[in-house]
Amino acid sequence: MALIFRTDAARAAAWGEAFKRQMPALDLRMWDEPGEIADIEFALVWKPPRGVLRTFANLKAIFSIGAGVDHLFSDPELPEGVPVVRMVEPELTRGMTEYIVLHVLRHHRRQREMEANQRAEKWEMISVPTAPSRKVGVMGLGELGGAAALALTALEFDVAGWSRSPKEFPGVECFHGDFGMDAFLARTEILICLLPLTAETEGILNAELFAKLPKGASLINAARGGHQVEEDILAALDRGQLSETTLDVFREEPLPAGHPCWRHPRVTITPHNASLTDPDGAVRQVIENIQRIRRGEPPSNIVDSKAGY
Ligand code: NDP
Ligand code: OXD
Repeated sequence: MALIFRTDAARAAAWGEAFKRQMPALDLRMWDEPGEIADIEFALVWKPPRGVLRTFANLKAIFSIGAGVDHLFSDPELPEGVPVVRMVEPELTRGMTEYIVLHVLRHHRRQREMEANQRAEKWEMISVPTAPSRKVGVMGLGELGGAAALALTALEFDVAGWSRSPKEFPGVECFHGDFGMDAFLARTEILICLLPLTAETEGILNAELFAKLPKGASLINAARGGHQVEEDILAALDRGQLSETTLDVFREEPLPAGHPCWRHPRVTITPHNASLTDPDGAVRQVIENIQRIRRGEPPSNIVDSKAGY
């Protein structure tokens, strides 16, 4: 039994060490040196090149290094019948909560304007509403969106969330489905996207959606670049329909030189690092799942391949 893994070169050593610490006997194969293919029963991957996973004929599970699995379902040759398992890991959730709280507070307290004033040596009193009177809305109330929504309620923001199926979270006004979307948007001043990228959510952050927000609302997208129509975001900013945006993800990553978002005064960019999987916690989850599969049990955090998340 072997596990093959593929991550970015900068983090490969940390993953290798986590496996050595936690399961020293594991036959760990690097992506570029797979050895005997027939031995490979598990794959732990981030953005594998299309068509390669299907060449591992004895695969029993595909583990995503990230919470998102769009990088797997975009492979038209993804092997059928092999369970896809997404990452649910406490540090990944904590990191995303920190990111959302940081950027909600920046928007809420108009921090970007104060930093611009500092650069211009301008002393201008900017007052901000209280947190309980600020309406924040989270699209996606899953592992990450749910935790972020609860952290925002702890700061006493007026929080709502939107999901596919009905949900209940203490202190969060919950909306769901197409039916609940317009009412959710109409009350949301700071909109956060933490949806998975699926056929249903592709391009959801577009002009039509922005028009349903109160004028001057702001946007934080820490999910996937495929959710956003970048020209519509820029047009909404220029019209004042959106007051500012924080984007961690883009349709093309790394964001190419010369892209208009780089220099837009009301766009804050982070390089798809809102939250990173912690190798130690992730390896623990992978090992537990390998053991479950060995006992004939289904792995935890298995993805519904029809829904795509
Ligand atoms: P989950 O699968 O736990 O949650 C997804 C949520 O989105 C659920 O509440 C689900 O509804 C909702 N949803 C899915 N489709 C729809 C739809 N069509 N309409 C309304 N709601 C929908 O995912 P996570 O919270 O773990 O992760 C969310 C995403 O965050 C990942 O897919 C990934 O793309 C991104 N991410 C980005 C990172 C970064 O660094 N930028 C880091 C980690 C993740 P329901 O509850 O009803 O199923
Ligand atoms: C993820 C990511 O999906 O880092 O976990 O984007």
